[in-house]
Amino acid sequence: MHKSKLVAAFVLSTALLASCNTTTTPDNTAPGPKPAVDVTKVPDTDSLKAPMALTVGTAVDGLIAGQDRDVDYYAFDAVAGDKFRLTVTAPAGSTLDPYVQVWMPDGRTILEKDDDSGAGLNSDLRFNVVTPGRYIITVTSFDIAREADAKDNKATNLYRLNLARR
Ligand SMILES: [Ca+2]
Ligand SMILES: [Ca+2]
Repeated sequence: MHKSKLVAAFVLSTALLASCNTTTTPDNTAPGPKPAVDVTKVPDTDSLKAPMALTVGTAVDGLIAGQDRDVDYYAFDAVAGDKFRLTVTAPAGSTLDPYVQVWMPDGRTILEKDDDSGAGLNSDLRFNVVTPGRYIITVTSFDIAREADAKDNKATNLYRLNLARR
């Protein structure tokens, strides 16, 4: 392709990306090995300032990769009396050992956390809401959660998160 056409194509694709800029826009700019899964279909949510809003009962796929110590952030609103089950499951072929935490609306207190109460290494926890407000869920790998200098950056670190009522 001629260079000017290449630039034009890049500008166009950038404009297209900007025009559909939502919280689910994947960040595929991170360097790393070629992924075993199509990461362009996995939305990333790496910022506490812009957590992905969860719909209760609708599972989302995520990836712990793209940086040495990736943490994904999700948010949901809850009212007193809500009862939830939260699972973070590594699908077949995934290299992730998931680790999940649920943060209170104060942003500092951990309500619940789980490493492997589910099948295998998967996270599975139940919690009841007393304090209404906006809760944050963080997902990372067990290695990253356990050690301050541990790295876990594999393109195959796929997971599926599901927040459901019970
Ligand atoms: Ca991620
Ligand atoms: Ca785990």
